[in-house]
Amino acid sequence: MLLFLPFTVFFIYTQAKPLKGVGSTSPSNHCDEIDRLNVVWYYNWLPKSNCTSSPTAQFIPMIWSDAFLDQLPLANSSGAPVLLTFNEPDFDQQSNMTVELAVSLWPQIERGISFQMKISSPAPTSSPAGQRWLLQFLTLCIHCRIDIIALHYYNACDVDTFFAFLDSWAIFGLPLWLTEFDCMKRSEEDNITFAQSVIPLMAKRAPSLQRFAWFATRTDIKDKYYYGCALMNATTSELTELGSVYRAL
Ligand SMILES: *[C@@H]1O[C@H](CO)[C@@H](O)[C@H](O)[C@H]1NC(C)=O
Ligand SMILES: *[C@@H]1O[C@H](CO)[C@@H](O)[C@H](O)[C@H]1NC(C)=O
Ligand SMILES: *[C@@H]1O[C@H](CO)[C@@H](O)[C@H](O)[C@H]1NC(C)=O
Ligand SMILES: *[C@@H]1O[C@H](CO)[C@@H](O)[C@H](O)[C@H]1NC(C)=O
Ligand SMILES: CC(=O)N[C@H]1CO[C@H](CO)[C@@H](O)[C@@H]1O
Repeated sequence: MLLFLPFTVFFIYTQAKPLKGVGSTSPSNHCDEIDRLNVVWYYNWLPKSNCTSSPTAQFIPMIWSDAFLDQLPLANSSGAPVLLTFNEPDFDQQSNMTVELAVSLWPQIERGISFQMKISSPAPTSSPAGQRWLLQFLTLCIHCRIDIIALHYYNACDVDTFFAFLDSWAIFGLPLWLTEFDCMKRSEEDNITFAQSVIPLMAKRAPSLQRFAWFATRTDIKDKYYYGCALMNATTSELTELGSVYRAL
């Protein structure tokens, strides 16, 4: 049977695309690389951009660990809209902080910056221990000002696993910032495939995702984990093939 509909209503709602950024490991005198990647924001794991030039992309400061708390005035004076906090506290090779320590320092962070500046959660690793760390932090820091959940993703380079991970953090109702991700330990080809498969789907499949940043502009050729993830070639200062793909996405 034919069914005639007098009119059809389409609900077309376009989800805002998350803002593309980059974690910059470029030397201070190579900050032009940031703008060459066509990103709108960047960070360098520090409270201050120490670029010798001024990229057009917006700088976002970070208080990497408890040892950086005295640099809160520097981060505040950046005028950035957001402060990133402790980097991979669950990992002893990174900021190596207990949940209790992070919770106890939170009032200092809140007092140290202007009220207009939003505060991200610490960004744990994407291992089960990291996920437990953040869950415990959010549970214990119940009266803390936390405006954004910051995450890293180095699990399977698979579209569904990636979006399931982001979904699992969307339940807190806060915007998500994915501040590090790539296909660690894989070839450049694998990283290209991963970037091309997840980035165009982000707006639709991860509506809570507000910003993302690839790791990283440069990686050490001797680094067997990240050599396939570089957006810039550290020898030639040219975009890698992956960098050209990321630029265009
Ligand atoms: C940039 O900051 C890092 C970390 O504080 C420091 O090691 C480096 O020397 C700085 N570079 C310049 C050019 O200031
Ligand atoms: C990490 O912190 C613990 C104390 O919480 C300390 O015993 C350990 O040595 C630290 N690890 C590293 C690699 O600094
Ligand atoms: C942060 O910076 C703003 C100016 O951008 C200033 O008005 C404010 O007093 C600073 N806050 C703190 C806690 O230093
Ligand atoms: C960087 O460029 C050098 C010289 O052309 C090349 O040998 C090397 O494979 C390149 N590395 C990357 C990561 O693209
Ligand atoms: C070898 C390998 O793991 N390749 C992966 C590269 O990334 C694509 C897309 O995410 C995966 O489908 C491949 O399995």
